[in-house]
Order: sequence, then structure tokens, then C-alpha cells
Amino acid sequence: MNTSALVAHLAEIVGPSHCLTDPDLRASYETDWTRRWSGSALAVVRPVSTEEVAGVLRACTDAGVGVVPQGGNTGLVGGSVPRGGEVVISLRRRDGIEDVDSDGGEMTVGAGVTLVAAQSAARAAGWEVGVDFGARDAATIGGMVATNAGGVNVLRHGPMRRQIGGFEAALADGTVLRRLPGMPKDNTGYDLAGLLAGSEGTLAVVTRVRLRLVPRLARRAVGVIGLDRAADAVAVAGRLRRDLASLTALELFTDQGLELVMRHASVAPPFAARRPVYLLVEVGSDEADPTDDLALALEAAGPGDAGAVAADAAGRDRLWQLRERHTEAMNAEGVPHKLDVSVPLARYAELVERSPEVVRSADPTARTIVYGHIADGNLHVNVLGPAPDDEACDSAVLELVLELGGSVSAEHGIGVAKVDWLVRDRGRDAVAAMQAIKRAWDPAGILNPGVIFGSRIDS
Ligand code: 2HG
Ligand code: ZN
Repeated sequence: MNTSALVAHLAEIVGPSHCLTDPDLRASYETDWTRRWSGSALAVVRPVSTEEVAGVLRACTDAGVGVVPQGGNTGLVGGSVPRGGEVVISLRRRDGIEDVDSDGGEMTVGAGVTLVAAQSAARAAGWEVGVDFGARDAATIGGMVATNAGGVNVLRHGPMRRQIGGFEAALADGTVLRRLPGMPKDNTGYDLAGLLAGSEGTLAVVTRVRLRLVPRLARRAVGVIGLDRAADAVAVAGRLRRDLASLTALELFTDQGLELVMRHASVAPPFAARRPVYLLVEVGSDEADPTDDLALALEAAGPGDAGAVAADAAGRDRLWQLRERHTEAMNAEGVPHKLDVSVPLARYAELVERSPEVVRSADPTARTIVYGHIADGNLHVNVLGPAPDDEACDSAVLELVLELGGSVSAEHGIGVAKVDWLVRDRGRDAVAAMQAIKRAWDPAGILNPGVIFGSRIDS
């Protein structure tokens, strides 16, 4: 089948108004958030049902044309935008919420349901979604499963993989796998949902997810504390994890990042004194108000002049914005190189301190801003300055991460950004085992070609 016959067939499957070929209509699906990654699609299709997704996949397999599954397009490693000539399957119209079990704490959501919509449905049922992060308005549950998204509550509830109670997904040949709802105890063979989490659209297209919800904590407080050195932040973070049972989030940012957030996001910290490094600490409880415990713990931890504690919703939100608006502030400065990495906590301070140094040696004009989820050993190293295709600073940072015994991708995935680093990080045998799975699930290699493994899948 030639490509125009394929496009005509796709328009029949999803309806002509949901098969986009006009470049202006395709544009927002073809470039990622950072503007570093983009490519043109043969077409963008917007199926509304699992049957339509399966039909699109069958048609693309028959035509030998690659597909790029896409949710909210908030990915940061080039895994959700086309490389050139693929069909983008946008799951955003698969956005129904069904079968909310307020006794069991589970609900089924379409892959295209945004995190914020899932959160409000969970809260209406008296529960909460276990994963949360700044891109909640756009990121979708299907994309979060595909990337095994992390965010700010991993220290309490784990990443997205841990929230999956069941799933529905379409394979490359259009076969639909369905296990909805899943059971908390289910030892019937391989954990396919667990395998799909973090597969970045290379094994199947997730169409529905049974979410396992977590208890809603009625009382919350947020504090920020300024410190002099990354090593102090690591030491304080360790103490807070040990002493504050109510801890729900523990984030790190620096004064350089804060400066950019103040400039581009028009938010100001509710404290005047400034320090090189900050910790944002959130606590939550269903019983006693945790605010005093937090205030006492922060008082014991640092100088106290650069910091604040807030228990009311507006005050908490103001403090959270200092951390959450970093991504948008980076984008306002230029096209950032994003290196989402993790190291053992014992090496975290070294990573914070040495990342700017290794970047400077690779490119003396580049700027490095770091922030991240300190409790998970996860740091987001953002490099501003180098051209989008200049990899020198990326390599310098990833070399450092491997030297420190870390992982080249903590929560954003491999995408196309880090394919050259997969074997270095995981080793040949592990990558060969992954490729064997890829070949078995997607023998024609149409699912998100180029992502995770690059252009070559060894046979
Ligand atoms: C965050 O933690 C996100 O804010 C985005 O994972 C990270 O902007 C980034 O580099
Ligand atoms: Zn993050």
C-alpha cells in the first residue's frame, strides 16, 4: 500500500476530521516541549476508541509504516514526536473515566485522560493519584505509564509502574490485551503491565489503565529552607526522611534556578535572604496537623533566615511554584539540553557540584541549572547555550553520572536523546534481552522506531 492509500484508509478508520495531514494542524504534535526534538509526520490520527487504535495499528503494520504514540506531548527526550514520515497516534480523545471504585480505591481511565483530570476524579471519590508533577495539566495517564513517570511523590508512592492495577493495550498487529480491573494479588504469569511501564511506546499502545489510588491526606504543609552547600542539602534531606514520618515530597533547587523562575514566571519567594541551595519539603497527614513538626524540623536544620513554611493552600502553592516553574523558566531562556539522571544519594552532592564544572570544560559558554527530586537521587541537569544537535555537554554530564555509579535516565526515559548511552548504562546482555522482547512484540518494528534502541535492533 502506498502512503496516500494508507492515509485514506486511516481517515476511514478515525474519520476525516481526525486524520490531520495539513502541516499547520500537525505542527503542535511534531515538536516537543523543549523545541529540541521535532520531525514531520505522514499524518496525525486522533482515534477515540480502542477499536480505532487497533485499526490504525493494523493498517500501519500492513503498510510497513512506523507509528509514534503520543499523549500530552510533555516528554523531554524526543520519544513522543516523529523522526520523519511516521503516523502519530494521539491518544488525547481516549479520555473517559469509568468504573470508579470508591471502596476499593481504584478507577479506570482512558490513556488520554490528563493527570489533572484523573486527580480531580480521584479526589471526588475521596482518594488521590499516587504520582504528581508540574506538567499535570497536559500529561496523560497513558503517556505516564509508557514513560513510567516519576515526579514529586515517588518517595512515598513509587513511580507510575506502582500505580497500575490493570491495563488495556493494542499490539502492533491490532491484537488488544485487556486485564481490567487488575487484582492487587495476581501471579498468573508475566507482569505485562509492569513491562509496558517504561517501554516508551515501543511494545504496544496503552489505551486504558486501571489506576490504584492512594489515601488522600487532608492536612498538608510545605516549607522551603535555604542552605549553603549541596552536601548540607543531602545531610538535611537524610534527617528529614528519617525524622518526618509525614514527609510526602523533598525537592532541591538552586539560587540560579530561582533567579530564572523569578525572572520568567513572575513569582517571588516569601523570604528575603538568599542561599546557594534550597530544599522544598512537603508533609501530609490525615490526622494531626503536621505543620508544627515541619517547622521544628526546618528550624533545627538550617539558618532560618532563607526559608518559609505555609499551611494554607495559597501559601503552599506559592512555595511549590518556586520549584515547579523551573521547566518553563528554562524554556524561556532558550532550548535546553535536559539530562534527567540519578545517582546513589552518597554521590548526589558531588553530582550537583561537578555537573556545572564538566559542562564548563566541554563548553565554557554553556550555563548549567540543576534541580530535582533529592530523595530519589534524581537530578535534572539543564544546560543552556549549546545548539540542539551539539552533544558535547550532554556527554560530559552522562560520563560523570556513570563515573558516580548512576543511571542516565531516572524518570524521563531514553527516547531518542540517550540511545547511545543505553548499552553503557545497562550492559550488552540486558539490552539484548530487551531487544528480544521488542522483536517478539513488534516483529515489523513499527512501534516508535528509533526510540530506546536507535535505528538498529540486533537479531
Ligand atoms: C520536573 O521534575 C520535571 O520538574 C521536568 O521532571 C524536569 O525540566 C526538567 O528538566
Ligand atoms: Zn522531575
